[in-house]
Amino acid sequence: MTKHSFIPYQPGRLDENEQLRRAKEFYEEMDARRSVRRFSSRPVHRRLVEYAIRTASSAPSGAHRQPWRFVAVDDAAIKRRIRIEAEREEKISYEKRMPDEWLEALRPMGTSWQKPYLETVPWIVVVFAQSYGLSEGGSKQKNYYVQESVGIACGFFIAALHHMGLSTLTHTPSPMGFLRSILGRPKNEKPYILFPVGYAASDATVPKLNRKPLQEVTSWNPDPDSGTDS
Ligand code: IYR
Repeated sequence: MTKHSFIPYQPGRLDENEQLRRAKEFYEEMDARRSVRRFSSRPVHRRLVEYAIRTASSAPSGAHRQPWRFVAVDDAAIKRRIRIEAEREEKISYEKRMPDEWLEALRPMGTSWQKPYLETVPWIVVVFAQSYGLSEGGSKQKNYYVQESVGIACGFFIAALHHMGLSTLTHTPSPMGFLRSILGRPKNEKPYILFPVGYAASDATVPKLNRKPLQEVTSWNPDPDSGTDS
Protein backbone atom coordinates (compact mmCIF):
# COMPACT_ATOMS: atom_id res chain seq x y z
CA MET A 1 0.00 0.00 0.00
CA THR A 2 1.27 3.50 -0.78
CA LYS A 3 1.92 5.83 2.11
CA HIS A 4 -0.74 8.44 2.97
CA SER A 5 0.19 12.04 2.30
CA PHE A 6 0.58 13.91 5.58
CA ILE A 7 -1.09 17.26 6.33
CA PRO A 8 -0.49 19.71 9.20
CA TYR A 9 -2.62 19.18 12.30
CA GLN A 10 -2.76 21.64 15.18
CA PRO A 11 -5.87 21.18 17.34
CA GLY A 12 -6.77 23.23 20.35
CA ARG A 13 -4.36 25.98 21.49
CA LEU A 14 -6.70 26.90 24.32
CA ASP A 15 -5.52 28.60 27.46
CA GLU A 16 -5.51 26.45 30.55
CA ASN A 17 -8.56 28.06 32.17
CA GLU A 18 -10.57 27.43 29.05
CA GLN A 19 -9.30 23.85 28.94
CA LEU A 20 -10.42 23.29 32.50
CA ARG A 21 -13.79 24.87 31.89
CA ARG A 22 -14.35 22.61 28.89
CA ALA A 23 -13.04 19.56 30.70
CA LYS A 24 -15.51 20.09 33.53
CA GLU A 25 -18.39 20.90 31.21
CA PHE A 26 -17.81 17.77 29.13
CA TYR A 27 -17.41 15.59 32.19
CA GLU A 28 -20.65 16.90 33.67
CA GLU A 29 -22.50 16.33 30.44
CA MET A 30 -21.23 12.76 30.12
CA ASP A 31 -21.77 12.02 33.79
CA ALA A 32 -25.44 12.90 33.33
CA ARG A 33 -25.86 10.09 30.77
CA ARG A 34 -27.79 7.02 31.80
CA SER A 35 -28.80 3.83 30.03
CA VAL A 36 -32.53 3.78 29.43
CA ARG A 37 -34.94 0.84 29.12
CA ARG A 38 -38.17 2.75 28.59
CA PHE A 39 -38.42 4.75 25.42
CA SER A 40 -40.99 7.16 24.04
CA SER A 41 -42.40 6.34 20.61
CA ARG A 42 -41.76 9.97 19.59
CA PRO A 43 -40.02 9.83 16.21
CA VAL A 44 -36.34 10.65 15.88
CA HIS A 45 -35.31 12.36 12.66
CA ARG A 46 -33.07 10.21 10.50
CA ARG A 47 -30.58 13.11 10.22
CA LEU A 48 -29.86 12.77 13.94
CA VAL A 49 -29.09 9.08 13.58
CA GLU A 50 -26.87 9.89 10.59
CA TYR A 51 -24.84 12.34 12.66
CA ALA A 52 -24.44 9.86 15.51
CA ILE A 53 -23.12 7.31 13.00
CA ARG A 54 -20.81 9.89 11.42
CA THR A 55 -19.43 10.70 14.86
CA ALA A 56 -18.98 7.01 15.70
CA SER A 57 -17.23 6.41 12.42
CA SER A 58 -14.72 9.17 13.24
CA ALA A 59 -13.27 6.90 15.96
CA PRO A 60 -9.67 5.72 15.70
CA SER A 61 -9.27 2.19 14.36
CA GLY A 62 -6.46 -0.29 13.74
CA ALA A 63 -4.65 0.70 10.49
CA HIS A 64 -7.64 3.01 9.87
CA ARG A 65 -9.68 0.09 8.61
CA GLN A 66 -12.89 1.35 10.27
CA PRO A 67 -14.03 -2.26 10.68
CA TRP A 68 -17.65 -1.48 11.49
CA ARG A 69 -21.08 -1.36 9.91
CA PHE A 70 -24.01 0.50 11.47
CA VAL A 71 -27.36 -0.95 10.45
CA ALA A 72 -30.18 1.48 11.29
CA VAL A 73 -33.74 0.18 11.39
CA ASP A 74 -36.98 2.12 11.79
CA ASP A 75 -39.14 -0.37 9.89
CA ALA A 76 -41.81 -1.69 12.28
CA ALA A 77 -41.82 -5.21 10.85
CA ILE A 78 -38.04 -5.58 11.17
CA LYS A 79 -38.06 -4.17 14.70
CA ARG A 80 -40.75 -6.69 15.60
CA ARG A 81 -38.68 -9.59 14.23
CA ILE A 82 -35.69 -8.36 16.20
CA ARG A 83 -37.78 -8.18 19.37
CA ILE A 84 -39.16 -11.70 18.89
CA GLU A 85 -35.74 -13.23 18.23
CA ALA A 86 -33.99 -11.24 20.98
CA GLU A 87 -36.62 -12.26 23.53
CA ARG A 88 -36.39 -15.88 22.42
CA GLU A 89 -32.64 -15.91 23.12
CA GLU A 90 -32.90 -13.83 26.27
CA LYS A 91 -35.59 -16.09 27.75
CA ILE A 92 -33.33 -19.09 27.31
CA SER A 93 -30.42 -17.11 28.75
CA TYR A 94 -32.30 -15.94 31.84
CA GLU A 95 -33.90 -19.35 32.45
CA LYS A 96 -31.07 -21.69 31.49
CA ARG A 97 -27.79 -20.17 30.36
CA MET A 98 -26.96 -17.51 32.95
CA PRO A 99 -25.46 -18.87 36.16
CA ASP A 100 -26.99 -17.83 39.51
CA GLU A 101 -24.08 -15.51 40.24
CA TRP A 102 -24.79 -13.53 37.05
CA LEU A 103 -28.54 -13.38 37.72
CA GLU A 104 -27.74 -12.17 41.23
CA ALA A 105 -25.45 -9.43 39.84
CA LEU A 106 -28.26 -8.27 37.54
CA ARG A 107 -31.05 -8.40 40.11
CA PRO A 108 -30.47 -4.79 41.31
CA MET A 109 -30.91 -3.56 37.72
CA GLY A 110 -34.40 -5.06 37.48
CA THR A 111 -33.82 -6.50 33.99
CA SER A 112 -35.64 -9.51 32.54
CA TRP A 113 -35.82 -11.39 29.25
CA GLN A 114 -38.65 -9.15 28.12
CA LYS A 115 -37.60 -6.36 25.74
CA PRO A 116 -40.78 -4.48 24.69
CA TYR A 117 -38.74 -1.35 23.94
CA LEU A 118 -37.31 -3.10 20.87
CA GLU A 119 -40.68 -2.61 19.23
CA THR A 120 -41.69 0.80 20.56
CA VAL A 121 -38.39 2.64 20.14
CA PRO A 122 -38.15 4.69 16.92
CA TRP A 123 -34.77 3.27 15.85
CA ILE A 124 -32.66 0.21 16.43
CA VAL A 125 -29.03 0.58 15.38
CA VAL A 126 -27.11 -2.68 15.26
CA VAL A 127 -23.34 -2.37 15.11
CA PHE A 128 -21.49 -5.13 13.29
CA ALA A 129 -17.75 -5.76 13.63
CA GLN A 130 -15.98 -6.74 10.43
CA SER A 131 -13.55 -9.48 11.36
CA TYR A 132 -11.98 -9.00 7.94
CA GLY A 133 -12.66 -6.65 5.04
CA LEU A 134 -14.03 -7.71 1.68
CA SER A 135 -12.83 -5.85 -1.39
CA GLU A 136 -15.24 -5.29 -4.27
CA GLY A 137 -13.63 -8.24 -6.04
CA GLY A 138 -14.38 -10.39 -2.99
CA SER A 139 -10.79 -10.82 -1.74
CA LYS A 140 -10.21 -10.77 2.02
CA GLN A 141 -8.34 -7.95 3.71
CA LYS A 142 -7.06 -8.40 7.25
CA ASN A 143 -8.40 -6.03 9.91
CA TYR A 144 -6.54 -5.15 13.11
CA TYR A 145 -7.69 -4.60 16.69
CA VAL A 146 -11.28 -5.08 15.61
CA GLN A 147 -12.74 -5.42 19.11
CA GLU A 148 -10.94 -2.35 20.40
CA SER A 149 -11.80 -0.28 17.32
CA VAL A 150 -15.50 -1.13 17.31
CA GLY A 151 -15.70 -0.66 21.08
CA ILE A 152 -14.29 2.85 20.76
CA ALA A 153 -16.67 3.66 17.89
CA CYS A 154 -19.60 2.52 20.03
CA GLY A 155 -18.40 4.81 22.82
CA PHE A 156 -18.38 7.75 20.42
CA PHE A 157 -21.87 6.74 19.24
CA ILE A 158 -23.25 6.70 22.78
CA ALA A 159 -21.66 10.07 23.54
CA ALA A 160 -23.03 11.61 20.31
CA LEU A 161 -26.56 10.44 21.08
CA HIS A 162 -26.41 11.80 24.60
CA HIS A 163 -25.09 15.12 23.35
CA MET A 164 -28.14 15.49 21.08
CA GLY A 165 -30.58 14.65 23.85
CA LEU A 166 -31.26 11.08 22.79
CA SER A 167 -31.04 7.97 24.92
CA THR A 168 -29.88 4.46 24.27
CA LEU A 169 -29.07 1.16 25.91
CA THR A 170 -25.98 -0.95 25.32
CA HIS A 171 -27.84 -4.14 24.60
CA THR A 172 -26.17 -7.46 23.81
CA PRO A 173 -28.81 -10.17 23.54
CA SER A 174 -26.81 -13.34 23.61
CA PRO A 175 -26.14 -15.10 21.28
CA MET A 176 -26.70 -12.40 18.64
CA GLY A 177 -26.32 -14.44 15.46
CA PHE A 178 -30.01 -13.91 14.57
CA LEU A 179 -29.24 -10.26 13.79
CA ARG A 180 -27.01 -11.26 10.90
CA SER A 181 -29.78 -13.19 9.21
CA ILE A 182 -32.59 -10.70 9.95
CA LEU A 183 -30.45 -7.84 8.66
CA GLY A 184 -28.87 -9.76 5.80
CA ARG A 185 -25.23 -9.06 6.68
CA PRO A 186 -22.33 -10.95 5.09
CA LYS A 187 -20.30 -13.60 6.90
CA ASN A 188 -17.34 -11.31 7.68
CA GLU A 189 -19.61 -9.25 9.96
CA LYS A 190 -20.45 -10.21 13.54
CA PRO A 191 -23.15 -8.46 15.57
CA TYR A 192 -21.38 -6.45 18.25
CA ILE A 193 -23.95 -4.30 20.10
CA LEU A 194 -27.61 -3.51 19.53
CA PHE A 195 -28.60 0.06 20.37
CA PRO A 196 -32.27 1.05 20.74
CA VAL A 197 -32.22 4.80 20.03
CA GLY A 198 -34.92 7.26 21.03
CA TYR A 199 -36.16 9.67 23.65
CA ALA A 200 -36.47 8.42 27.19
CA ALA A 201 -40.15 7.79 28.00
CA SER A 202 -41.73 10.47 30.17
CA ASP A 203 -42.11 7.86 32.93
CA ALA A 204 -38.61 6.42 32.46
CA THR A 205 -36.71 5.63 35.63
CA VAL A 206 -33.13 4.49 36.10
CA PRO A 207 -31.54 2.73 39.05
CA LYS A 208 -29.93 5.10 41.54
CA LEU A 209 -26.29 4.24 40.96
CA ASN A 210 -23.07 5.74 42.21
CA ARG A 211 -20.00 5.88 40.05
CA LYS A 212 -16.67 4.80 41.49
CA PRO A 213 -14.75 7.82 42.78
CA LEU A 214 -11.68 8.93 40.80
CA GLN A 215 -9.21 7.42 43.25
CA GLU A 216 -10.84 4.01 42.87
CA VAL A 217 -10.40 3.95 39.10
CA THR A 218 -7.03 5.71 38.86
CA SER A 219 -3.43 5.05 39.89
CA TRP A 220 -0.78 7.73 39.51
CA ASN A 221 2.87 6.71 39.20
CA PRO A 222 2.33 3.44 41.03
CA ASP A 223 5.22 2.00 43.01
CA PRO A 224 5.76 -1.53 41.64
CA ASP A 225 6.72 -2.77 45.12
CA SER A 226 3.40 -1.79 46.68
CA GLY A 227 1.28 -3.68 44.15
CA THR A 228 -1.19 -6.32 45.27
CA ASP A 229 0.19 -9.06 42.98
CA SER A 230 2.59 -11.37 44.71
N1 IYR B 1 -28.33 -9.42 27.92
C1 IYR B 1 -29.26 -9.56 29.02
C2 IYR B 1 -28.60 -9.62 30.35
C3 IYR B 1 -27.86 -8.44 30.80
C4 IYR B 1 -26.52 -8.56 31.07
C5 IYR B 1 -25.79 -7.51 31.60
I1 IYR B 1 -23.85 -7.81 32.06
C6 IYR B 1 -26.42 -6.29 31.86
O1 IYR B 1 -25.70 -5.23 32.40
C7 IYR B 1 -27.77 -6.16 31.62
C8 IYR B 1 -28.49 -7.23 31.07
C9 IYR B 1 -30.32 -8.44 28.96
O2 IYR B 1 -30.19 -7.55 28.14
O3 IYR B 1 -31.26 -8.46 29.73
